Amino acid sequence: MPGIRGSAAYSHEPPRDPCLKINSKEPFNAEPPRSVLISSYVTPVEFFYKRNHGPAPIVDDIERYRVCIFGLVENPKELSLDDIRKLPRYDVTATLQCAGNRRTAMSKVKTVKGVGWDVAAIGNAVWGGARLADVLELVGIPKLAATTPSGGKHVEFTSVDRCKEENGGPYKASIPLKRATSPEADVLLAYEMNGEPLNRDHGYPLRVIVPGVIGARSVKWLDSIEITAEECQGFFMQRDYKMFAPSVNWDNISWPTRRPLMDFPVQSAICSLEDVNVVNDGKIVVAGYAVSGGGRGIERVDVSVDGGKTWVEASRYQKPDVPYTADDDVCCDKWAWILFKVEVDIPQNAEIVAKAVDMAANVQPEDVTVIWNLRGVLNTSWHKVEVQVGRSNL
Ligand SMILES: Nc1nc2c(c(=O)[nH]1)N[C@H]1C(S)=C(S)[C@@H](COP(=O)(O)O)O[C@H]1N2
Ligand SMILES: [Mo]
Repeated sequence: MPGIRGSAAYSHEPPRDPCLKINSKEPFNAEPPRSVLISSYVTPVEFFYKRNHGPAPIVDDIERYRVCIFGLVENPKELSLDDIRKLPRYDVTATLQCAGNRRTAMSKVKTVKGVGWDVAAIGNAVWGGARLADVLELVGIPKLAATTPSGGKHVEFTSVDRCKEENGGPYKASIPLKRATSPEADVLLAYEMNGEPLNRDHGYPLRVIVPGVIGARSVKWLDSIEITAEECQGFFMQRDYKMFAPSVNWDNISWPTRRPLMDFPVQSAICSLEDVNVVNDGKIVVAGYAVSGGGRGIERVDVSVDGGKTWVEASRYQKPDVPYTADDDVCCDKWAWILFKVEVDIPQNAEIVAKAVDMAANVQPEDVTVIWNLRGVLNTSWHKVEVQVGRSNL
């Protein structure tokens, strides 16, 4: 595959906002400053984290663009973007989070391998597109099918981009057919992000969105969909994005012993403060995001100013004008984060902590060491920041 390894492959990258913090230039991996995340419920596209494994491909002949659906199906088909646009359109507000979000903090315990992300490898967008369940009906797979007559059980997405982990082949991932054909799972083939056509970094012209699942399965720049008997054998399903015990190291790792990560666990982070802060007086606003995978909403966010000895409950909202209620139908985008906020009085030196509890009463673990893993995925430990009051009263 000529031209994809050298830096020349990166000579046609799209323009990006200068405020993004670049964690890796080639491939491009960048996140916004924390504080930007909490300035709006829906993350503006330019501030949405970008996680690429190779050069951002250019798909410019949209008339000739086709998604090929094949494999263990009765009626394989090639669909144009127009064919997909003709299907009922859904707008799903969903938070996308990289499994490596907050990896840097995990690396402080003991080095892990991977792109160093702070707390902003996450964003919340309104994705517009067709439901994958409707698309699969076009090739003869009914809703809620767990298997096809010819033994298909997984839906594998292959992209247009090329990456070194696949030895110059395309990025790919799969999800179980059962999730793909379930209307409730809201899996989309999205052509819009926040009401605009997808831009190049986020998968133009078409990407998969698998709500509630780690970002790695939401394949961008979709090229084809194959119905298969087994889950995808690609690198990112078999030799990456798996969670191992703290005792597993690079000498004793056995990749097949663990499943590919799907739903992400309950997560939260403080975005109104940096890791270390000096403030002028003893009243501060602690604000951030909380989200859980699998469509489990957030039940509560607790904030502590004394490292977790005592807690106050933060107020929280999804849509800015709609206060949170316990009635799911009134206010909850089930795949989306909530933003939380509380004003607290702080002692001279404070360790501020946030922890979220989801609707299944899952709670973030206190200590990062108990979930440490060699790839540094799913750091959902309590997010802690330090605050010192700078102006002395003496
Ligand atoms: N084709 C393709 N799809 C991809 C990736 C990629 O490199 N190539 N990265 C994945 C990962 S790891 C994440 S976290 C999300 C990031 O999506 P974003 O860049 O739109 O934020 O896309 C996923 N889909
Ligand atoms: Mo990711």
